[in-house]
Amino acid sequence: MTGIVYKSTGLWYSIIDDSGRLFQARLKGIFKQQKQLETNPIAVGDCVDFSSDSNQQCMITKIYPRRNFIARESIQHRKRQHIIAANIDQSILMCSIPDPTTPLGFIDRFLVSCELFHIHAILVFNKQDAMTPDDLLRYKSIKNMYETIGYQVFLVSVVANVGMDKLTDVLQHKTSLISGQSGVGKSSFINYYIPSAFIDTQNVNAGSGKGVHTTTFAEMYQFMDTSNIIDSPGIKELGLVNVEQSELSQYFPEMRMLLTACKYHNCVHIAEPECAIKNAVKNGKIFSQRYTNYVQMYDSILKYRWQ
Ligand SMILES: Nc1nc2c(ncn2[C@@H]2O[C@H](COP(=O)(O)OP(=O)(O)O)[C@@H](O)[C@H]2O)c(=O)[nH]1
Ligand SMILES: [Mg+2]
Ligand SMILES: [Zn+2]
Repeated sequence: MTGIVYKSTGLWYSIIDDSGRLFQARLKGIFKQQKQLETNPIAVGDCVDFSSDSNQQCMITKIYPRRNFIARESIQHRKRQHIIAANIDQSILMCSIPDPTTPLGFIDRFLVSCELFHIHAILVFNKQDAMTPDDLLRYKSIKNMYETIGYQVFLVSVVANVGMDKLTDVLQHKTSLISGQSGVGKSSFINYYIPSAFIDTQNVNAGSGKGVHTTTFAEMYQFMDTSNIIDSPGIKELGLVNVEQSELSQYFPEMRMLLTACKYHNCVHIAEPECAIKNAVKNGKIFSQRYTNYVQMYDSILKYRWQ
């Protein structure tokens, strides 16, 4: 039988087959013994073959090649990666301007990760209902920046049901990964589409401005028959896995197209003369905020390499 993995706890995997039947399966030992780069052989979104015996004991026997996946560095093993989810159509970052404010550096790291993994990225700003006129102005300039670069940006309120129709269109027939800082409304968003998921929503801590973590395992939810949402914990740490300093600018679409115009072919756009990227920043063709975040990410890779 063939199915898709909807949930994984490390030991058991929930699989749904073509006709919507749910199975609980374990993994054949052979997959675990293989020396791999990944700490988990199977992730949510994986397509697998499985067999079931009379005791309803299912065994996963085959993993199909992944169309794509998104990973972070394993916490236990620095050289290995933890696959968060596989076969994703699009990756949504839920953001907020009021309570909590999503930093642009956070957004840019997310976008770089999506470019790295070749996954279409979408920014959704939630809590429209709680935005002040100043927040709205700030949103407009952020939206303008990211749309100019080529990303889709939406403004919604999950609780006040504003802008949700447009988003529903975007989710239709797709598998979407959802991530974002605690407190931006991810659980509320999933509950909006899949009330049966009963995901805990948490009040943002009054003191710290940070929400409380409630989810531990990645899980995929099916809705509107052909759409899936993947809720993933730990995605906050989605960092710059396997990005070399020298290739970072390739993951900024607005820089990518200028790279051949730098004087030095190995220009990293920091201190070099006649750098097309720095010139574009000066001429306003590249948003200086994006360049600042580029430099910050560049530095963080260096620190990381040497620590
Ligand atoms: N004002 C406002 N609050 C919201 C909205 N969506 C979610 N919240 C609130 O934000 C808090 C955090 O929501 P939650 O869904 O748990 O966020 P998560 O940590 O990203 O899963 C809760 O108190 C929600 O009620 C919204 O559209 N507007
Ligand atoms: Mg939550
Ligand atoms: Zn350059």
